[in-house]
Amino acid sequence: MMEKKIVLITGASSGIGEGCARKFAMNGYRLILNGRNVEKLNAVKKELLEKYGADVYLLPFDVRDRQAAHAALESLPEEWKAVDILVNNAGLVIGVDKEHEGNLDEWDIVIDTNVKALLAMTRLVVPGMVERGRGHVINMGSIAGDYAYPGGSVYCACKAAVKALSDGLRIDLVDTPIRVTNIKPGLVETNFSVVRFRGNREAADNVYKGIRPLTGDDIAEVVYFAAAVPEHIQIAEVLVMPANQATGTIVSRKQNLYKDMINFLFGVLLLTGSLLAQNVCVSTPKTSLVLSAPEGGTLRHLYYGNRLSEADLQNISAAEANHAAYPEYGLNAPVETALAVKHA
Ligand code: 8X3
Repeated sequence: MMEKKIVLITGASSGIGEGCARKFAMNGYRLILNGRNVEKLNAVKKELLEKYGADVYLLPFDVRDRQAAHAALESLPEEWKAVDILVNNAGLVIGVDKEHEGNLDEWDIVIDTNVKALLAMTRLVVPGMVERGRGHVINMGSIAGDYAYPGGSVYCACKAAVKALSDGLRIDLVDTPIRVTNIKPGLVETNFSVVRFRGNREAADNVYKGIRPLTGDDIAEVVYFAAAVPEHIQIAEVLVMPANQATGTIVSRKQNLYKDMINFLFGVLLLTGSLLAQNVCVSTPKTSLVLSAPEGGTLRHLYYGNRLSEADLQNISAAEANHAAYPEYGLNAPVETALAVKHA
């Protein structure tokens, strides 16, 4: 009988990491699960044991703490040391600040987690793979690494670094059987956005409004596929998005009828109260529209208050439309930041 493979997953207590743990567990792998939240890790372990009889070893530590990572890996019992697959999944982002306005301490956390911790884990685990002549490193990149987007510059830079680290490692290991994969998810509904919006759940929920986002389990399907294909096949990189997402900023969202009605009534109210409104001049490639929006209004006010169709919105110059489609803000974006507007 083939020996069961060992997969080590960082950030396994929730989201994509938890999804990966579930997928590998149901396929008979032995799991080393890392995370910071011991209680959540225990809950995942319990579920995987009850549902799949999985063999799970918990290795809680903060991936940013290089010494703790080293000590934890050293502490693994002999029968758990030969890691076959390293899923470098732990990652986060805090805030949607502009590059010239954000908090450098928060960005230290973001860079340390997404880049330096991934590198440290690779440095700790891969030499053993090289010695054993087998292994697979699966890094969690992101669509964010392909193109920068508003308010995402540090996170996008980190995920671009994950791509470069994956490509570099693949080059450095080219004369070995070890495979390196970079998975680049688009919109995935996890706790990720709650952390990004510093705990503001409503703002986080808005990211996924009107679209069916992917789940951690969906990404786990792709991670598992990359791991399970025959060993002469190296899935180098996968970009995976919901059906209605095209790029990091272009997403098609469906409105719901009930909400449309409320918004329409809201628009009527806005029009009747137009005395209180400011006039806003929106430039399109062909013409300039003078529209009304209340002081401090949002794109939603502009959109519904002026009966702008989606097509109108799309006609507003490409960069502006990108802003409008930008999922973090959607229709709740303040008029002034959603569109390049001038007060008429
Ligand atoms: C997370 C995906 O779209 O928020 O890596 O950048 S996105």
